Amino acid sequence: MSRIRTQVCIVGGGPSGLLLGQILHRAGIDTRILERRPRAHVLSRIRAGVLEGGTVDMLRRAGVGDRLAREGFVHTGTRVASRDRAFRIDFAESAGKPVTVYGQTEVTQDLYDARDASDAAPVIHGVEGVTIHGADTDVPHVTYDAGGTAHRIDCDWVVGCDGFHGVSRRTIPEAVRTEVERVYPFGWLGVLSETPPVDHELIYANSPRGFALASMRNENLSRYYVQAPVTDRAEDWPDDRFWDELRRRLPADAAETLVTGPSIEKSLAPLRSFICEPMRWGRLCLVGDAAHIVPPTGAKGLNLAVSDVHYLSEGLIAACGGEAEGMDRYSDRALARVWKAVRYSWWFTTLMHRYPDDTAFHQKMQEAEIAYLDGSPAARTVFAENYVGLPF
Ligand code: FAS
Ligand code: PHB
Repeated sequence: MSRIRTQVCIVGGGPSGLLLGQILHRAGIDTRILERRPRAHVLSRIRAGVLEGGTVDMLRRAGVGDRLAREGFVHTGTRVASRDRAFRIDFAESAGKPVTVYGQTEVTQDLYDARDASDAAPVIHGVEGVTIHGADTDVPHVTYDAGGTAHRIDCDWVVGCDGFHGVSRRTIPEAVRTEVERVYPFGWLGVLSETPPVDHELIYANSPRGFALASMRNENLSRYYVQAPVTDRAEDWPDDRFWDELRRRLPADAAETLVTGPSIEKSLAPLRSFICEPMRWGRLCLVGDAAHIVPPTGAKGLNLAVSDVHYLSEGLIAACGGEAEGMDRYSDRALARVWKAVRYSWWFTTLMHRYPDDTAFHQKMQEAEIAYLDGSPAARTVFAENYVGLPF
């Protein structure tokens, strides 16, 4: 068995693990990042598209903001549509700051490039059987197999950045964990197409046929979603069926100008709200999807992972400098912001989707709330300040 020592062992080489590794390395802290998938697989996942200002600032401060500044699209508003109205919410007017459209794939690529260019230890891909030992002691260690060889990493801290299905959350004893979950009775079917976006900003549509979202990655790469039954599979939706359904759900002006084309990626994601408390147990901390999942309606998933990294990196830098109390506050600080984003994502999802057990009353409540959002500057401020991201 090979055996090495590091200060912080990070499980998961997605955006949160890479960003944490980048920030800690720049602070002079030694890390190892363990990733079970090949890099190409990690980068092939099409996920988030909207970055809050706080996320953009974090990436810039971490030294990975150059391409984002060049290629990211600053959006100062979004459109919201329902059966009988469509209107724009101006983020600058209602919340004083914009968001940036820049795909999670690009963020992850930039973080991999930064680690490659640094003298930090390369991400270790293809790991299997990652097991976290002694998290409730002062001398934790992690074991794993790679290339047919057993490995052990002794460390001061272990950080679980390994997503919803990872090993780290399950390492915390059930008696210690409190998990809260809401599974939604629908999913999102997402399509990526090399076509010009239907509008220069995003369109969130609540139609009698179900939710639809028109988003983008650049001027010739569009990202669209339609609400679909969780029992559906991507292969149940040939391109023609998808485009026809999207047209029926978008507001008329967008439906008329929609440019369709072959899908280059198509996937169906289930929607859930999930939170694990606490986000720390001894020397093990959870970050991002390892600790919480939100429905993508509010574009919060990736952004919450970044604010977790903000709080945790502050604590780890202090702890590695001899001030351990900074770590004592991590879980409470992170969860305070997580719960507000969980609330917003649940509220926006409930407002914009059709439920199988929908009643006439619920649909009237949706229409009334969307009308209120259209007509009230105060309502638009509440929407916008959550969408652009609450302060860290
Ligand atoms: P990730 O899941 O991205 O990364 C975890 C990494 O850990 C993965 O690379 C995995 O391979 C690795 N791993 C897992 N188990 C391991 C083990 N035992 N050992 C080693 N490595 C292990 N958010 C939005 O804001 N907008 C969206 O539109 C959106 N769409 C999404 C669509 C889908 C299908 C999914 C699943 C999520 C979506 N999200 C979206 C949320 C998503 O962007 C997450 O919030 C984001 O990926 C969180 O990043 P991480 O916490 O790094 O987790
Ligand atoms: C995306 O572009 O993938 C996207 C944008 C906004 C959302 C969800 C997904 O709310």
